[in-house]
Amino acid sequence: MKYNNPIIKGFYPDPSVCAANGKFYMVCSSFQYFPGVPLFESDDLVNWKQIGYVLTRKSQVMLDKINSSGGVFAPTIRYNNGRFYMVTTNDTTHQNFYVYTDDIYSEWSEPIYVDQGGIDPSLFFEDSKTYFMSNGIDSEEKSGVIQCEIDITNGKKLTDSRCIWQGTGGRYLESPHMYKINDSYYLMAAEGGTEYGHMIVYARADSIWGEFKGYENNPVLTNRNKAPYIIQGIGHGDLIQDNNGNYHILCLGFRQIHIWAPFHTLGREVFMVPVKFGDDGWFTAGNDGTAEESYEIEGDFVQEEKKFYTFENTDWNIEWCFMRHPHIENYELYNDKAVLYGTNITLDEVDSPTFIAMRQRDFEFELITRVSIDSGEAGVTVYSCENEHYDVALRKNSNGYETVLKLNIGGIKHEQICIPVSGSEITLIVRGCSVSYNFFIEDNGKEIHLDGGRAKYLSSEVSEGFTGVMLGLYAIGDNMAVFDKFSVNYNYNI
Ligand code: 6LW
Repeated sequence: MKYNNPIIKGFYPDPSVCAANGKFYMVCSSFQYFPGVPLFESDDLVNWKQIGYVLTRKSQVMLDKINSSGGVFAPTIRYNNGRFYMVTTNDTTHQNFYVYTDDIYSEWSEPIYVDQGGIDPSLFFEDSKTYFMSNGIDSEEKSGVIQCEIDITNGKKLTDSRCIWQGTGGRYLESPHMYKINDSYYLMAAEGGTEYGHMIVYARADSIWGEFKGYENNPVLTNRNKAPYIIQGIGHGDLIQDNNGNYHILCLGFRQIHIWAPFHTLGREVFMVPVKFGDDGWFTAGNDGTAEESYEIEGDFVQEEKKFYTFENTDWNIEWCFMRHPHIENYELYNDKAVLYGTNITLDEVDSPTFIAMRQRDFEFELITRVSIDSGEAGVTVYSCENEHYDVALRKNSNGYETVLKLNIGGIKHEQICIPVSGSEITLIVRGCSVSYNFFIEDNGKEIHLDGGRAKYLSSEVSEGFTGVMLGLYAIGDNMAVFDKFSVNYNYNI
């Protein structure tokens, strides 16, 4: 059957995947957002359903006032002896840790820390041993993929950390994952940085400690020389065998906007690329080592995509998330409405304002919500980070109510337009496309265009982040805001 890339749209970077009990499970990085590490389930590797998050408790991860794009970096998920493990880095505290669960639909354990530095930790289980690898520097100051053996019951190191591979010479060797296939050890990693030069490389050895010999045609997968081409940044992936015995790499990539001076707003998304093993045991990926928009693969499935999101058809614990650790007493979340209580924390701060959001999943969309307030301000934010976000909101002033459109770019905070409205309730509309967001209100049955903001200023290239645009509802001030209608429609065409 045929599938289209990306297989998961929107800001879901650094995918890692494992198989267990006839299904597949995937995790992604989440940075400053909470709960941390979105968790997905699939029957066929193409259709993924989010089933929750891994880091659901404050005690599992420190996110207080952490910088945007700090916090939870790339996770790895593995299954061994009936137990799931998720290992990741809190890049703000510089700690590598793992959590585990025996029931994927339930809570995960408290963190177990491992005293090995670097980012992008991964686990490999063999016989009764557990190997822990990350990118980093070993005790002899050698940098590359660093490995040690650990006691999986307590995270204690059983060996020194040793550099087992230094890659092919590309910058930022990261995301190491180990596999054993037909008695060979394969070490797959990324190089080039998570940007336009990103690539996947691998090496092979007869022993888990090496010596690892690089594949002679590395990088095995990259779109760095593909132009003009929408899919860029292909890298950081995990290798997985499907139910028909075929291998695939699930990796990150992004959809660039424009051919010259390109940028991307939706963050890094999940792509899948078929892998073929040769008789000599070396593998190739994609079409001559590049990732394409669609592939025909073995399997009986139909690729489905949810294009319409409402309060009623989403789960607050699954599709939505908060910024850093939320002040949970400020949220009353129902099946058909959200009641938000504002505080004096604004969207311009490195903190946790009253904010609940979902990822922007595609370029063209229409968001409609209805909000009422008693005081302060509440509305919708198209949010990249505290410096770059566009907000459309209802605000109380001394005479009554007004609608305001705020464009925040590079720390410049600008009120683009502010107009009086008839009452304490308003319908806010955002229409997005790849190059702009336009903001409207509907007041007394009449639609008014407020103005627009360019998408480029919310892109990773401008905002400098690892995250993608979020569509959020927020409240500021000592107020109660009731959102009683909400939809995001990706079938919308500008
Ligand atoms: C991640 C690293 C990377 O830990 O970006 O894509 C970092 N590569 O592997 C943050 O996502």
